[in-house]
Amino acid sequence: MEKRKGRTIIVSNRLPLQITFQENEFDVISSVGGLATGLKSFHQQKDALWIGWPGILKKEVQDDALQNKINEKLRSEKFEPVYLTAEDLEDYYYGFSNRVLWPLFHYFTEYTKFNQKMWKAYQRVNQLFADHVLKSAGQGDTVWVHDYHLMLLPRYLREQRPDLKIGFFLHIPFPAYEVFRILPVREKLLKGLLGADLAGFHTYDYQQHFLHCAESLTPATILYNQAVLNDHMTTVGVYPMGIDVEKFENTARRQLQFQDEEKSELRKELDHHKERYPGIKLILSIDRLDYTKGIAIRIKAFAYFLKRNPQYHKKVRLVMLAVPSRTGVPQYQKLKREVDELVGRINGRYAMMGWNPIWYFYRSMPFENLIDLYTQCDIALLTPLRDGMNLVAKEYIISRVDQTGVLILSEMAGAVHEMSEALLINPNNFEQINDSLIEAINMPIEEQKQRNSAMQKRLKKHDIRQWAKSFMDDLQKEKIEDHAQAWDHQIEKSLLDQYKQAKTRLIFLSFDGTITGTDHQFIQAIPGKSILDTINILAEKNQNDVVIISNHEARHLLNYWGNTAVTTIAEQGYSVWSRGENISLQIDVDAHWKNIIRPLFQSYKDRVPGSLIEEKERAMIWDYKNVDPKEGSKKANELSILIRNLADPREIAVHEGHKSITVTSAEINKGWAVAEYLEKNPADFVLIIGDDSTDEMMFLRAPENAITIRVGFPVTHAQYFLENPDELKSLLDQINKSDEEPSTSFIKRIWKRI
Ligand code: ADQ
Repeated sequence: MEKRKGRTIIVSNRLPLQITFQENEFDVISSVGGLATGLKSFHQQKDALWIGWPGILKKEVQDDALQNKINEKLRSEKFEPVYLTAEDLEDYYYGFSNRVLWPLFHYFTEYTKFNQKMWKAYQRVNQLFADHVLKSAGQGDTVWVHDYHLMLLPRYLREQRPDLKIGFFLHIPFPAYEVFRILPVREKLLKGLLGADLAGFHTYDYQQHFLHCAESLTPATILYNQAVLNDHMTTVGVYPMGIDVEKFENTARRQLQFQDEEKSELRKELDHHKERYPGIKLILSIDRLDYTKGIAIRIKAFAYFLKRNPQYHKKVRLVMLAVPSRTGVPQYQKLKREVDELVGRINGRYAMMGWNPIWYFYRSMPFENLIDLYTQCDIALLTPLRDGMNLVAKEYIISRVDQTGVLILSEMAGAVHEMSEALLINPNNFEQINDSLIEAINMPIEEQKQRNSAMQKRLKKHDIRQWAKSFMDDLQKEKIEDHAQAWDHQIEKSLLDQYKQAKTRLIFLSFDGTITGTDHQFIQAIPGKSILDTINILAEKNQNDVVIISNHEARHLLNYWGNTAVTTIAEQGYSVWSRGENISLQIDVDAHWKNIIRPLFQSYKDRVPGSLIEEKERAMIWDYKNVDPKEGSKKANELSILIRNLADPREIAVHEGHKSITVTSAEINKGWAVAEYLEKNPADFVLIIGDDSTDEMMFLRAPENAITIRVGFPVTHAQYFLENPDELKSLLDQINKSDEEPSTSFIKRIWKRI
């Protein structure tokens, strides 16, 4: 029977639409935000559904007839409304979501005000959302939950419906352990997210913070980017969100060609200002009026710049757009007063005839005006104190279709990882902002173009659609449902019997983690003397062929086994050494992908001093051994995301090794190496032991008679699992010992003869 392709259900706090009332009539206007664009292709699919709050309160739709009409209209557009009460809104939305999670996750611990009433509301509303999803979800459907308002939802869904594929994406930062652990309900939130099959974050740091918290604050077992809690595995991935490149680029191009009569009032005003002050530099800032965006600090830094540089008076102007946001939360009201007061004070102090330094808009603007600002302002100054991503930075760069313009960007924004050509600043460092403003004002056009074209190229590859697709593709991947059987005495006895009866025995052992113990930081693994002895004894027996298999280079493996009876398969099968001889496993593969990877590697080699490229017949390696470890692993993570997004996943495989990233043809992996080796060296007894996700391919391609074991991680395609490398060592010792004893079948044969 053909497997039913499930429907997609998107869940977010807010539906991407506005409902307005006029007398007894209502109107539904869709809001075309980035998220709605990214998810459009999934939402358009037959049967898809988007569940969320439509922005109106339950009491506004008390009238059944009106509610039915609204529901009908929304459902016809594949939206399912979740109506909230005024109390829900106060305690769940303004309360727990925006007075606890939002400030804490942005490191504003002093603004974090927890109380039980809000927490109860948060649980209640998450349950309400779960009820709506459960009502609509069919067997095997895919549910993608968005953001910090709904962190409990993945678990609520999993408890009721383990058959669903559940994804979760967090749009804000995930804070460091020291901050997250302040929360009284921290464990419940983590367990909530661990109900998902795939949890996504904007950056590597957030992913690592989450894994660290899950490991420290829940009983989950963590291995690399996977977490297992109560037999359920969550993959934790990095998906930097992009923008609707096409829309920003096309609108910018079109509007730049407008004749006077087509121009907006705002554009005319900007043009007029430029004519009046030839050479003036307009400095743009756009944000929701939120304390995390560093608006007040930006104004102060700009005042510092004006004070220090009177020569730039009348030559610059800060155009500041702040969009009203969460006006029901006291901190936002306070911030509004502070910003109003600061703008007034600075304008009061520095204004001259026809010029005031800050032009401040407190409102939302139509999209066309936003584009006018992006295309007309020479510099963008974005100074968030913390920001999950910051899409404004990306929108500014893409809207600069002639590639001029300078972006000054806070290093606290998630976007910096993809925008390192911007002038990066610490928002608390006024001196640095001052210097960057001067640098931006005087930057030669050629340099502006160089920087922006590099960023534009990257942003175009990773637009919002591609972001949504790569998350969904990963969520759709076949998940490992198998839970291996824990090792016990009975299994060991049976293994020893099979081993002893076999005339030829082949034992594959993966290297890092299996023999040496797991190291989350990928620090080069060094096997201890006693395990080396055990392996060598095993390999010296005539009937045995012991094969060490690894992502490492042959050089590293030959250090330990160069002069022994052990065979080594390095770099996933590229380099095979047996008793001092190099034998190769043959495969003809198309290496067309190298043309895509080579320039990418080259640009990272140029940008990350100390890094190297190694090109082999069927692999390309970017090596960062000689790079500062923190910087190196950050860049490696960035690069591996780029590779996965750029190249066709059916063509290539990316292996993150010890201070290196290896790209190979997709056919090449440890599973292929094992299969090839076995074909040339068949054996009666085959034992395959590994520990990490790259070893799963060995288990999948293992022959039927093989015994497969994964060390340290129970959710696996292997048949059995051992707790740790110590247990493996004792198993290998038992095998060695059993060789010294006659086998039970041998004894039986002797008895028969007697
Ligand atoms: P935000 O905090 O809202 O998003 P940001 O990523 O900058 O921050 O997105 C703002 C969006 O609003 C942009 O797309 C921008 O075009 C739009 N916008 C800004 N001013 C506007 C105006 N005056 N009128 C109309 N539209 C306006 C949260 C997180 C971010 C993360 C995003 C996406 O806080 O860190 O980047 O989600 O995940």
